Amino acid sequence: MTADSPFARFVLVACAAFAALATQPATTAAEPKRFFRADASDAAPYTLPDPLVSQAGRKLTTAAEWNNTRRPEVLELFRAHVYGRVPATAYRQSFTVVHEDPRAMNGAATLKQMAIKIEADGGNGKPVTINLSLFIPNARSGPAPAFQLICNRSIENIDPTRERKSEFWPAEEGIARGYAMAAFFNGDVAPDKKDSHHEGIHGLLNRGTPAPDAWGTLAAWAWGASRCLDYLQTDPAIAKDQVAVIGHSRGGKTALWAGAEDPRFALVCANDSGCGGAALTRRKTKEKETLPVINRAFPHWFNANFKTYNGREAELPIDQHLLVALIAPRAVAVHSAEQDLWADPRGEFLSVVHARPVYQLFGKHALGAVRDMPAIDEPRHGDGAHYYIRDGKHNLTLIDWTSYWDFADRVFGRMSK
Ligand code: GTR
Repeated sequence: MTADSPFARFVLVACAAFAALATQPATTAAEPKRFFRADASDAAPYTLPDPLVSQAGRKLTTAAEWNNTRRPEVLELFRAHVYGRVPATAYRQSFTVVHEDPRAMNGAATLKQMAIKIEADGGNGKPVTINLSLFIPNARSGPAPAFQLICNRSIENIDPTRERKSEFWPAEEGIARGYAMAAFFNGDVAPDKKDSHHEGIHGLLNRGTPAPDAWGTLAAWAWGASRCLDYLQTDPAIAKDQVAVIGHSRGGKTALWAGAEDPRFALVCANDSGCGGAALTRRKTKEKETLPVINRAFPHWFNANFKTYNGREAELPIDQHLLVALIAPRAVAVHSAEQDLWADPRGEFLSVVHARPVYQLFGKHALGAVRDMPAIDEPRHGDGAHYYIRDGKHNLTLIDWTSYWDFADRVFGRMSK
């Protein structure tokens, strides 16, 4: 066969036609939306504490009443019954630049590796050093907004050398979006293990036998997140009032509690945070982690009082929608994963929904009045609150981060940038 034979011409024409077809825009109908499957558990009745009724039964109607009376009461209830109280022991902290590289990430960012050293006043106990890695975008016109990750996975995930990269902390992508990217390893603050109240920050600041309301490990990590924020507040390259705290799973529970305890966090991102995080405790499903199960597996995460509610969840004076409400009127973002039934996606969504009355006191609509979850992979950017259920498994992925950055762009007024 020669190139100009009739057969060869037919083959060429056929190939060209096929190529033309292949480059046509697809004309097939759009994929139908997928929704998280309804589950029967919603039929099981549970009654949530009313965010707008105080313990004494008084109805509140204004933001000032929330701020001055009900919010302090709810915060206290979470300290007393769930996460525990930070000891009053005085401490000193210092910030040291361990390493600085103004041309990190091929010149896109400045890297600062900070050592945040905590010592008890009087010099008692072993000091604790929290290592904070911080990349700041070099292309910026003023102080940069920041995302601070509570890393509950191995430190390879937050490698400041960037030899190892992980979607768990996509620092390059964050920098490209204009966000400073900070991260610390939770184990620097306190080890993730049972009976560890003599170690880490517990060992340094606890005095005597821990009381039933003494801080658990989640509260210690949240406290550590605030110490990192102390540093960020001093760095002129960071926009003080635009720092988001983000965590996944046990780190997501921690991020919520950090945002509740520390109003300097402007945005809280709780990824697949589940039981003891965004998921409603009173809501029960066959698949989800329950209070007795988490208390048995991770007794060190919460205070001792929390264990007394095993099997009597309805008697808790709070539920997790009130944890979300403690963040109001600041912004909150909750993510779930479709296959992560252990974390109870619907329970995570409903916490945000039921925090709405508090957002409304501040003139914010949160997710709106809708109780239907958005479709899978369709983020709902509300007014002060955001929810997203991603296709796939329990994880913090670049897709999650992208959705958090999209919401943060709205919250921080960066939409036109
Ligand atoms: C699970 C635990 C969850 C969640 C998760 C994680 O084993 O039951 O509450 O926190 O660990 O942190 O990855």
